[in-house]
Amino acid sequence: MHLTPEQVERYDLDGYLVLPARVTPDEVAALRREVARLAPIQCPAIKREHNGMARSILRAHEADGDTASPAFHALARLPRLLGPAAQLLRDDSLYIYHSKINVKPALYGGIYSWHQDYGTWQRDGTPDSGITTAMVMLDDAQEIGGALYFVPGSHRAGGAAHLEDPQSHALNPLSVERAALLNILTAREPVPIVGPAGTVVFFHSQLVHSSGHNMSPRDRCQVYIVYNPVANRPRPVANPRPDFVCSRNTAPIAATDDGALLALSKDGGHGH
Ligand SMILES: O=C(O)CCC(=O)C(=O)O
Repeated sequence: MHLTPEQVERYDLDGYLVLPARVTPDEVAALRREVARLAPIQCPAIKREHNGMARSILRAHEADGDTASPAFHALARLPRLLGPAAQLLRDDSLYIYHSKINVKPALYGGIYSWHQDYGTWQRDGTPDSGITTAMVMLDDAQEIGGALYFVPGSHRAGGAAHLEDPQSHALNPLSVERAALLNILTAREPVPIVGPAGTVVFFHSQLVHSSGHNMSPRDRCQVYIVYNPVANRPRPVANPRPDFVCSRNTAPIAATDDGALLALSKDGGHGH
């Protein structure tokens, strides 16, 4: 399940790579059951929409904590995800910067304004933008459902100026500054990232992206697992953000068996 040289080249050029059917329907079903179990938990690692519905569930990939989930722990370590991440980053020693399950509930899930993730991660003290995110679709992603939009190749222009966005209800409060954004969006047409559940999309930390309101009657749940080289872990800064968005666990992660998530799905997804 490793990437071909052409796929790596595509990622380097466009800043993202779409891998259909990387996660099976049974595995998707197990992960969705876990989202339903986690969503009602009241804790700082779950951010909510204005009506109280879960918007982002963080840190489900760890073995401890309020949101720990054996199924998401296994997902983040599957060779099908970890192998390509190591190839794209040209580094075998990776840890998880953070993970989030963005639920975007039917009719209610709100927007994420245009940004580069590294705009915030740089302020965390992270030296380099060589970080990749694996986004896993747990629902079919459609344009009307608040799909993610990417500006292909926008990562190659480097860091855009970001401003605090007081309207933002996102974990990441920064948005690309308006004049820079007009230039970026005029130069390159954004593309909607749509596809069936089970699709995995890798994207670069400097790719300009956003998503709109979910106007559909269906939830649009997507998981984001951020892989960072251990050597690129954040340096100390004043007022560091919480561990659930900027992990202090920078030990390299090891791949599980490729069947680990499926095995959990057979015993109900909760592990032992
Ligand atoms: O889930 C989405 O639609 C966008 C998420 C995103 O861009 C972020 O969390 O930085």
